[in-house]
Amino acid sequence: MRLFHTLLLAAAVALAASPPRCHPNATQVRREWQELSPSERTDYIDALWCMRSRPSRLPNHQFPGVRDRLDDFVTTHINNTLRIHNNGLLLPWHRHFTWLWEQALRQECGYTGVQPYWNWALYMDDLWTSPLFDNSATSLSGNGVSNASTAEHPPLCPANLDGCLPPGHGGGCVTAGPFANWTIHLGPFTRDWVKSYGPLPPDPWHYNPRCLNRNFRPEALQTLNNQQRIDRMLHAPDMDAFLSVMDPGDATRIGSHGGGHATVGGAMLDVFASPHDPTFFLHHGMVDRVWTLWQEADFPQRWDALNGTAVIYNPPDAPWVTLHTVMDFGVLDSPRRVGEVMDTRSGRYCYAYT
Ligand SMILES: *[C@@H]1O[C@H](CO)[C@@H](O)[C@H](O)[C@H]1NC(C)=O
Ligand SMILES: *[C@@H]1O[C@H](CO)[C@@H](O)[C@H](O)[C@H]1NC(C)=O
Ligand SMILES: *[C@@H]1O[C@H](CO)[C@@H](O)[C@H](O)[C@H]1NC(C)=O
Ligand SMILES: *[C@@H]1O[C@H](CO)[C@@H](O)[C@H](O)[C@H]1NC(C)=O
Ligand SMILES: *[C@@H]1O[C@H](CO)[C@@H](O)[C@H](O)[C@H]1NC(C)=O
Ligand SMILES: [Cu+2]
Repeated sequence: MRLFHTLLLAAAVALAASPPRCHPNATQVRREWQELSPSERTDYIDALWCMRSRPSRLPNHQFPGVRDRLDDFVTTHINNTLRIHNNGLLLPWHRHFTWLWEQALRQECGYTGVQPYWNWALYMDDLWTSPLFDNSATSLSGNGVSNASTAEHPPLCPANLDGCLPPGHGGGCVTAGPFANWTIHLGPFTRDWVKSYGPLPPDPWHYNPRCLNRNFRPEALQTLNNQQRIDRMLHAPDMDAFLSVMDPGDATRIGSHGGGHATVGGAMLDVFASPHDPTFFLHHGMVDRVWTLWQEADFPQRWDALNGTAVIYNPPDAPWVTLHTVMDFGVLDSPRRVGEVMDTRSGRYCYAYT
């Protein structure tokens, strides 16, 4: 009995104090896309295509739209969408989801690099001609072809901006670069399903093959993801202030997290099925980077900082997120407690950012 109590006490202390960290020379350093050499970029692109050639783990007869390994990730994200956005789980859940993706690339597709990220601030003036989006063989493909009828949708008029963002500059299919012919399988889902707080739409796993579409909105990046906003997050006094810039917990405002999704647009702006777009994990690499840099600036005080609930837009009756909150990763991993993902340099993680 005494031993049991001692163990319980030790567990409680281990949770409260910052955890033991991995050795600095074992740390994998995630770099910005432009910091990768051309061959490192093509390694990443090849690994993405490899995931399309690997079988899914979810059974196709039960999930008709799930056709390959990427779709396992898309499905897991769809299934969790209403629990992991605009709330206290955005950062922890997507950190682990991105890490699982990186591990799958390495273990299942022979990728030897680490997960790259998209530093929004480097792309303010030249989205189209940037090494990330210039349609070259070492890019993630560029904008979708222009289509006036889809470029306006959805209108983006968040309460924290003066008026609406202009319509996008694309709207149609991505037809050039390494991801020309990258078909997507699940969805699309409209935002109406978010507002209902309800269950998933009927038949959420139906097979709907179509092109990857994009609708670049550089104004979203310039307004919501500029260096001043990144600095506001890095200097945020607490997690509540951090999240109010990154991903506000209400439906009327949009933060830097939504800003990156809105900048690419099209499939990337589908809050449920956005992992279809090859930029998803680079965007979430940056979201995770800003959080990591904020944590590292005062690690003892900030490593366990959380704020918000486990339901989208923090409705009043939703449970608060704590280190003990359990997160679902479907077929990708066992359920994980939030406390397991708070430090990028302990437990199963050992990574940092440039
Ligand atoms: C990492 O650090 C350990 C302990 O300090 C040392 O023994 C080892 O040689 C180092 N490895 C590399 C690759 O530097
Ligand atoms: C533009 O988008 C609409 C709606 O999806 C579609 O019906 C139409 O065929 C598209 N036009 C072109 C030129 O791709
Ligand atoms: C994409 O598909 C079209 C039609 O199947 C084909 O003509 C084209 O060569 C493909 N493009 C690439 C880059 O694979
Ligand atoms: C979240 O932030 C609000 C506003 O700063 C604060 O009142 C609340 O106590 C915080 N909750 C947690 C769990 O940190
Ligand atoms: C969906 O999430 C629930 C937990 O809420 C889980 O039990 C179920 O296995 C998940 N389904 C898929 C397909 O990931
Ligand atoms: Cu998400």
